[in-house]
Amino acid sequence: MGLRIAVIGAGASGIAAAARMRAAGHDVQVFEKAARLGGTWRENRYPGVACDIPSHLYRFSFAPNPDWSMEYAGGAEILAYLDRAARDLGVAGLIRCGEEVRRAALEGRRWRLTTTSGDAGAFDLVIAAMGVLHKPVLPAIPGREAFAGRSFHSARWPEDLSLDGLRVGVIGTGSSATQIVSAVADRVARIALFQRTPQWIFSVPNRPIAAAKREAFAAEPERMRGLYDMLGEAMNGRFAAALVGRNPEALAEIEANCRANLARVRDPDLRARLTPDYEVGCKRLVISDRFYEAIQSPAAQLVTDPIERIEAEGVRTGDGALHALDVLVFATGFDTFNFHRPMKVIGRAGRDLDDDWAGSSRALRSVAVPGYPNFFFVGGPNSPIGNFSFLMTAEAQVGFIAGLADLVEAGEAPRLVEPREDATQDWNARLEAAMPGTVWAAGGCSSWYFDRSGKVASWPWTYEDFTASLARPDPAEFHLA
Ligand code: N01
Repeated sequence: MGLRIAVIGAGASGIAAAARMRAAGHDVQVFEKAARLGGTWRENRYPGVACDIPSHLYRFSFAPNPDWSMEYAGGAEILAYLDRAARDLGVAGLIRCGEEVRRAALEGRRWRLTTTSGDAGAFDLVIAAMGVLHKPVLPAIPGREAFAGRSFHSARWPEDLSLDGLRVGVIGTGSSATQIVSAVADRVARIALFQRTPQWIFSVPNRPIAAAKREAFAAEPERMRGLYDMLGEAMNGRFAAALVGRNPEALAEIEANCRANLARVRDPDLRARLTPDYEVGCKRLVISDRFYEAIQSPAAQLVTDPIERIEAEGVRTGDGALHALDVLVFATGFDTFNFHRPMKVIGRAGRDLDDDWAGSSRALRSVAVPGYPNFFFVGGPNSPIGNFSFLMTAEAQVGFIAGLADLVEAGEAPRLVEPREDATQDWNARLEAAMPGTVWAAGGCSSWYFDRSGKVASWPWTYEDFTASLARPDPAEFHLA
């Protein structure tokens, strides 16, 4: 009955991978470190958490959802969607929750997995679908442990916490911080936003989707398909192409929107402090039509003096001021280049992925790595992390992996399919050559798109290039043994 396949991670990409492999007749098990599925939407429960990709685009093409309540759905609604999709696609029953994979080692022709529960058996093929944004980073600010109130990372929001009437500090100005401030500014006693770098903020209204429209989507699914295609074209053909230097007109429109949004800040000094000095799109664009109102509310304060240290009472800034707080939120982002750790991956001839990726992570078409046959990534190196709906990305990569699984299965016994070193080098040279044409590299900012070696680790071409590159594996790029 097909191959024995392990999928690591039960977030959106793991669900997509498991669904596809199951439909192809393989024997699939999904290992999930947490107590339930959901990935980023399980982890992020902060007030205001929502997706900045339109709801009707943020879904699997094979699991349309007529019921989205908002044009941009909140986190809880997306989590419920993933639950439903996993159930309907027959994936929910394949998930082993509470089992974190600690080690994957090639033994002969199969991968042996060891989880927190012990030996999990041997598999013909492994798909690592572990997400990119899931290892919270706490800032190395002196005194972080000294704070006497409650403090936590934005992705570790305490279930029982109400901020009503409290003095709250938020460190960071990314998408998470912006959503938190927008959601709570009118119910806290005071909110201080500690900004190291201002962000460009693109304004899009988030409107409810009327019941009549939802009923029409359910009755005529082709209308949803039309909307998906239209949103896909706007996102991929305009926004994503603009970021990689292929649609200057769209980039100018995005900048005009951000500048008009910023002009809503009435106080010129505050506006100046909120104005970035790098190009629009260089850092991941923040989407919000509420943030500038929130930061101008009576309870809000934008703090731009650098943080000197954290004390029991609050945050001390370089001007000597103590910002007294009850709650301190670290909306300080994620360790995006450590997504597979602490799992050890031991490939052919004892190769260790930690060594191979010590300087910079590298793969063929984001999916396959020399030395690690039949071990494939969704969301791997140079995936389009700042370009398209991640669900679309995952679907395309999973489709390519399905093609690799066919190559594995085509032998009398399961074959080992491993990318050629020369093909991988050539692929990465092309990536590197294209990167200077992107706004991430050329826009004059630092961001989580840069890895430790200073390389931008996103996808430097268009959506059409992306899907074309993953249409089907070219056997000439692989050793088949
Ligand atoms: O994290 P970030 P995020 N002292 O890395 C600051 C997705 N997402 O969780 O810019 C002071 O963007 C840091 O400052 P600087 C989305 O892809 C999507 O907000 O480095 N500040 C920065 O402001 C997003 O891009 C959604 O100078 C410090 C912030 O912390 C990604 O997740 C919602 C500091 C980190 O911003 C990550 O977003 C949420 C220090 N020592 C997330 N260290 C939506 O769909 C760091 N910072 C809407």
